[in-house]
Parts: sequence; C-alpha cells; structure tokens
Amino acid sequence: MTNASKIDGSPKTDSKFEDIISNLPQDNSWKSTGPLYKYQGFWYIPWVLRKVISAQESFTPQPTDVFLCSSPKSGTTWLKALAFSIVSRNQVNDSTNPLLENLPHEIVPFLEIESTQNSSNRNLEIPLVATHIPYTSLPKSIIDSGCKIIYICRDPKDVLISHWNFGLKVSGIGLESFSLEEALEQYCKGIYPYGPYWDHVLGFWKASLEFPEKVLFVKYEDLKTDGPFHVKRMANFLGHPFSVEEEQQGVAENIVKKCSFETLSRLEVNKNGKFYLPELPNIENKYFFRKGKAGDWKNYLTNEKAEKLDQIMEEKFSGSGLV
Ligand code: PAP
Repeated sequence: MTNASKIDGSPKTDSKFEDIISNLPQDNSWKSTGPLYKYQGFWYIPWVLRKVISAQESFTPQPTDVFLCSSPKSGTTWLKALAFSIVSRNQVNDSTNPLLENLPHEIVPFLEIESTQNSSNRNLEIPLVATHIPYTSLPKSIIDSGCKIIYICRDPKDVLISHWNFGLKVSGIGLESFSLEEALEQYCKGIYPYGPYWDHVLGFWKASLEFPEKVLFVKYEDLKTDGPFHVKRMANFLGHPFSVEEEQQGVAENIVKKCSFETLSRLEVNKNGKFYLPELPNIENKYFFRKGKAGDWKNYLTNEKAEKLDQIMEEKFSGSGLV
C-alpha cells in the first residue's frame, strides 16, 4: 500500500487567512462555531474554510481519482460505501472487505476535512475522495482533470432533519444551539455550513447536464427505491460495468445489501467505534447511522413548515429541469 498523498496542501498562514476572511460577509447567529463566513457564494465554519482554501491552492488529483460529492447529510456515508464496493469488488471478498471493520469515512477520506491534515491519511490504491465543497469552488485541478464526479442529493427536508439531529449529538458544528424551528429558518435562508442547499445541488446538476461523462447525479430516494439499477448506473459511469457473469450472480444486488443501512448500522465498528477528527473530538460512528429513511421529516415538520422549504426549492430549481 502506498501512503504518499497528494491531498496535503500548504495551509494558509494565519495572517493571510485572516486577511481573506476579514473581507467576507459573516453571519453571527451560529453561537457555538463562531461566525460563519460566505466564501464564493457558500457559508463555512472558519476551520473548514481554511481547509477549503488550502485544497483549492494545492490539491492535485491522481488521474484515476473519483470524487464523491454531496452537501452534508445527503447520503455521503452511503455513497462512499457503494462506490468503494463497486471499484474494489475484484480485490476484496466477504471476509476481507474493509467495510466490515471501518466506517466508510475511514475508507474514503474527505478532501477538505481530515485528508488535508495528514499525508498518511490517504491510501492511493483507493481512488476515491469525498468532498462537501460546492462544484463552483472545487479546486481547479479537479475541474480541469478528467476525473469523474458522483454527486448525491437528498430531499432537503430530510437533510435538515438529519443535520439537526446530528447537531444535537456533536457539539461544534453549530446546529446544537438552534431549536428545530430556528434551524429551519437557517435552511430557508441558506445560512449553514456549505449552504445554500439549492446552489450546492444546482451547481452539480448543471455540471451533470453539461458534462454527463464527467458528472453523475444520483438521488438518495432513487437509491432507496431501486438500488441495483443505480449501482449499475454508477458502475457503468465509473468504467467498471458488471459483466454478464456478475449480472447472473447478482453482484449489484449483493453490493446494495452489504451497503444497506440495516447491514452497515449493525456492524460492531459502526455501533461502537469512534471517528477521529481533532476539530470535532466527540463523534461516534453510530451518529452517521440514525434512521436512514426517506421521509423522516414527516415526524418533525408540520405540512405548513415543509411547504415553506419546498416552495423555496421549487422556486430556486425552476427552469433547471430538476424536481
Ligand atoms: P455526512 O455528510 O456527515 O457524511 P451523510 O452520510 O451524508 O453525513 O448523511 C447521514 C445520513 O445518511 C443519515 O440520515 P438520517 O439522519 O436521516 O438517518 C444516515 O442515517 C444516512 N445513512 C447512512 N448510511 C446509510 C445507508 N447505508 N443507507 C441509507 N442511509 C444511510
């Protein structure tokens, strides 16, 4: 295994970074994180923004890299497990599969979160990197490369509920200081880490229409309804199509089963393991597996509140072809 990583960047010096953020719009309603800053149209917690800028300055992808992109709480953990299973299916078997002993986030690093801190964080034999960075802020080296991108999006109402519940457990990401009502307000204004959601989604949606060979757009709800179809779609897109023999053996169906919420959330590592991030020291792996359902928002939001968010999304997506 090669451990040299090209993710590592030279982080901005404190003074350069302070100069940059001193000129950015800021929002002070995020009590536990300090102000959020709006950079290139999206809001960030300062320590994340620093890493985003660092990645923009110095990240160089490998030619074979695939980027798994998402807004937080849209299905990143699931997409990581599925993409890893697709690309590694001929190298691992049922007893050696790293997913049995590792949180998917430990297998596929985040470009702007843990990977930029430590060059040993990346195993170059796994050509997958995840990021929450919006399309228009991705490092130019990625945009200019031939690297493929898979984007997962999810019903924003479920994203909000997932995010808010995660915030109740993990202090430091900001949402813990908001009631659900206030969190909804923040979502409607688009002011939360990596928000606004509509611009995040639209950036990748438009890129997927313009460069279909480079950007594949996947919906969480579609994966729930017909996992095998979308796993085959991803495999084709990644240049790892299932052979006739694999089709007969039901390999795609097997991947869907092994990466299902039910399977992953019952693994010991995902029940009792811890995910190490210096900035957020209290994350447990089980926090990434809450309910894994489409439509859980109905247990939290009245129809009236849901409609408010729906209307905003409809307005923002209008004319884009995205529903
Ligand atoms: P991240 O952005 O912090 O990485 P992300 O994985 O995108 O989080 O989102 C977590 C959500 O995906 C959780 O949703 P919930 O709060 O509504 O339950 C989590 O349960 C869900 N999730 C994780 N793994 C799976 C899976 N294998 N299948 C379906 N949903 C999943």
